[in-house]
Amino acid sequence: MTQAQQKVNLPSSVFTGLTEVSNVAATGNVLGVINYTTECTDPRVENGLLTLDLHMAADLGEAFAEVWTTAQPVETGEHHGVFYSHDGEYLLVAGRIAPTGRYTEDTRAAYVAALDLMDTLGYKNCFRMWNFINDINADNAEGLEIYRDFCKGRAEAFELFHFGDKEVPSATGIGSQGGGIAFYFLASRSAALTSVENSKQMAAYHYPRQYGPRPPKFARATYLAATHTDRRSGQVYVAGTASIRGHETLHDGDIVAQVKLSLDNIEHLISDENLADYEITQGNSLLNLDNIKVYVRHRSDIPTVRRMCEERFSPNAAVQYLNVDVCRADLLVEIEGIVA
Ligand code: 3EB
Repeated sequence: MTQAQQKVNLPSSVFTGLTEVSNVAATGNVLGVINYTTECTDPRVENGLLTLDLHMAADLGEAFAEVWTTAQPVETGEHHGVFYSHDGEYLLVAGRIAPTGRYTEDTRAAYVAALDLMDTLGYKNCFRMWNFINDINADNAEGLEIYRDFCKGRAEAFELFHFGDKEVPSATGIGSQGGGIAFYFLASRSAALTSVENSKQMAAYHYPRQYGPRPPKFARATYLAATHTDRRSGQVYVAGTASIRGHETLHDGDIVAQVKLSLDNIEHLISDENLADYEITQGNSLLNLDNIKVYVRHRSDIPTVRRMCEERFSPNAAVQYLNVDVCRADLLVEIEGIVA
């Protein structure tokens, strides 16, 4: 089988302008559309299209859509407040938690709805989660940082589903400009998943108590292949990656050093040296990273960040730069992407 044939049934997404989504929809099936735009709304199914609007742009000029496409026809629905679309192999589920003084319970409930949906519909291999959290570094009504409040609810939901640390998918936990907490997850029926850690970083689920009552639960990357024996031609979903070594933030206040370490962390994570622990051999470098999002805390840093990223990413990679807060007050940048 050629590599192209093996990859046919792996998921794919494209970034488009908000008004170009209909062009993509006209040429094939769409699992869902995530609009990185100027306001957050509840997820919805509109003309058969699962749509989630995130407040991640200051104006429509910097807004974009992430469109998940599929070769198969899709079915959509709603389950205990979360909305979904599935094609027989992949499930996209989207939810939103309204602004509240304490997110633990609502996060737990929304995650339980989504995890229960995966069980019910038989998409038991969750490989990627994104979480967009307004006022991520602010205190909730009880003086707990909102990110830590969210992490508590997420950890409790995973516990209820006996979702072990080694099974949690790669994720992004990042700030947003409004709308409480919005999230979307991708899961598969039959794909073979491998949770990947970075040998130079502590597993997030082992972070010490100083970062909050419950640790963040995510993998540094998820390797997705058609079968468990395929260790050469899978996709690598790279979680949000920041200037952290061990469990510590490095380079407080230094954007150049933080960008460099974030890129170095991804470069190492996807390298054969790191993937050898999982018997994966792909020869990946940063040049293979695509569908990249670069989250930058201070808008004034974006030109510097862009220049540094352009030096190390492929000129053909799709890259979006977003101006939002990052989950630790001392982090200035976070970067995610996919080796597809
Ligand atoms: C870190 O490495 C940076 O809470 O889901 C990155 C990716 C981060 C995902 C999450 C948090 C999350 O800890 C922060």
